[in-house]
Amino acid sequence: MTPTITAFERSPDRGRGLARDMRVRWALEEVGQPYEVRLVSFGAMKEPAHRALHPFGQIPTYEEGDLVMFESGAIVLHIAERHAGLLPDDANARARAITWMFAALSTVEPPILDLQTVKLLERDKSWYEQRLPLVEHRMRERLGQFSIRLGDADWLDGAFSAGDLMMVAVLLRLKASAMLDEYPRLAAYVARGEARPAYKRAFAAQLAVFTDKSPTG
Ligand code: GTB
Repeated sequence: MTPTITAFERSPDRGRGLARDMRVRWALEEVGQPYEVRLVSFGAMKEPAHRALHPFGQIPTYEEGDLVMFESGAIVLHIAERHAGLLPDDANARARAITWMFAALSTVEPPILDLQTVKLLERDKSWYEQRLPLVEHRMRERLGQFSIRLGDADWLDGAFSAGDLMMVAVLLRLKASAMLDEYPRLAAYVARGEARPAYKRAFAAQLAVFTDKSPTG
C-alpha cells in the first residue's frame, strides 16, 4: 500500500529541506518505498480535517491504509521497522540505532530549536543580549559532546541507520549558521548524509514543490 504524507504547500524555508517532511521523505527513499504527498496550506492545517490526522495541526502526517500517524520520529521509526535498510537485524544494534534517533530528537534538536527561536523571535526582547550567549553555549556544549562521540567514524554505529538519518536531519538545521563549521567532523558527517542518493531524491522532491509553484521559478 502506498503511504501518503503531508507537507507544506508553501514551505517557509523555500525548499531548503528544513521542514520535517524531509526526514520522512528521506526514510522512504532509503528503503525504496514509493509515497504520495498531499500538500497543505497553513490554513488547512488548522482545519478539523487535518486536525483529525494531526492533533496539533502540523505536518508531517503519514497515512497507510487504516494507519494514521504524526510525529516525524515515530513515522521514521515505523518506516524503519517495516522495511529493511534502516535498522540492523541484531537486536542490540537495533536498540542502539533507536537510541540515537531519540538522542537526535530529544537531546540535540531542542537546543537547536532554542537557538533558532532566540534568533528569530526574541531579537527585540530586553533579555536577548543575555540569553543569546547562554543558548549558544548550550548548543556548542552539545555539539562538542556529540563530535567527540562520533570521532572519525563515518556513521554512529557501523552502517548508516535511522539513527544517523535523524541526527543528520536535525543537524542540518544548523547548516545555515557558521556553528556547524566549528565542528569539522560534524560538518563532514552532515555532508555524508546529504551525499546519499536517497537524501538527494528526497531533497529534490521537496524542492520541486517550491520551484514548481514559485512565480520566479
Ligand atoms: N514534533 C513534530 C514532528 O517531529 O513531526 C513537530 C512538527 C512540526 O514542527 N511541524 C512544523 C509545522 O507544521 C513544520 S516542520 N509547523 C506549522 C505550525 O505549527 O503551524 C518545522 C519547520 C518549519 C519551517 C522551517 N523553515 O522554514 O525553515 C523549518 C522547520
